[in-house]
Amino acid sequence: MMKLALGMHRSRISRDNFRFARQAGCTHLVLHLVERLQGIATPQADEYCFGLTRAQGRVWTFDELASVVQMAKEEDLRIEALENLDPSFWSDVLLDGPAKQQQVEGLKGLLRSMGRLGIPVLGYNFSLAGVWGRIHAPLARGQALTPAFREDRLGRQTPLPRGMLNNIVYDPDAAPGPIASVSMDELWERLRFFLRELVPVAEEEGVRLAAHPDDPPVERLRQTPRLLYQPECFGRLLEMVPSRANALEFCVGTVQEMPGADLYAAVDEYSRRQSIAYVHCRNVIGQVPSYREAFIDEGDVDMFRVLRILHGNQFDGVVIPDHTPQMTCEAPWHAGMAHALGYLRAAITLVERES
Ligand SMILES: [Mn+2]
Repeated sequence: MMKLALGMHRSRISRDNFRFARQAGCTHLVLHLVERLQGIATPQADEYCFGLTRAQGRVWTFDELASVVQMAKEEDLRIEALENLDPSFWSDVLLDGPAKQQQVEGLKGLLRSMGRLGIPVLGYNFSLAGVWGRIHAPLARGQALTPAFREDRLGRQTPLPRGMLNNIVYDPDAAPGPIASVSMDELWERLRFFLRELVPVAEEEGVRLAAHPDDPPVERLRQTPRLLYQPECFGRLLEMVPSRANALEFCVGTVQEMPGADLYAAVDEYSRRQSIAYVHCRNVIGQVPSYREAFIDEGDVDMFRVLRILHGNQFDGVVIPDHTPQMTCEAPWHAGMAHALGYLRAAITLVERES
């Protein structure tokens, strides 16, 4: 039986927002703990940058995770996943730098904490440039503010500067200039190192590593290669280190953005293989090179068809709304999420009744 969850950033973690999730029918939560300071000038930041990280390599501790797990429990919710790693936790894993072994040990510690606390999934995005190049504009229904990508209007892509990964600055004092160039095969080897080190620990702890595809799903961005930009790339990742602990954070919106991709075939293949840890349900209009995110009930994705396939393949993880356009009112995020959660709650109920 699939479950409904709400994803939220650290800045939104509060008892009230947990209650909001429960009231909207969620039984689970997905938390983004990366703490990004915005509005601080750094040499690397540009108009698309998500901010400066505060963690400075200090991996989330058992105690801080335990307090959030406890608060969730008090509100009758469970934490299903942590989503996204702070770039300062694993910069040298992504860059094949001298501290990669030390950093990977830190990530093993995180997996052990998660195992002890019963948090079953760690979502990650093995990406150098990350989510870059999107604009936010009133392009969704009713002029709702939404992210959009126009590759043709990006102009010259600035190379990824040192001190920045996943579109977040982690070292504002890094020497100026771009990161060392890397081939796609070399980047796959770095992913192989990450998986070989972490998958056995994840298995021991009953935690699944779940890879999010590259968003935007283009082969190269900011002069760096990307790994998961077509559905068949998921297969390469899964076959690298076959294990239940090596899984996918299946982003419906991102897969729909992949030019020529068959979203429904991909949902079917990877859910049949039991490789989907959890699902981002987000709608979109258009594909690379030009698309905009949409409300869940419009756009190119037939969300009922996606949920039917998942249900048919006995998917029992969580689905979350991913992001939504912001609704014009006093609580734009909450309203957008309530709309998406209500739609998903109804759709899941209907799909379950049909069968
Ligand atoms: Mn997503």
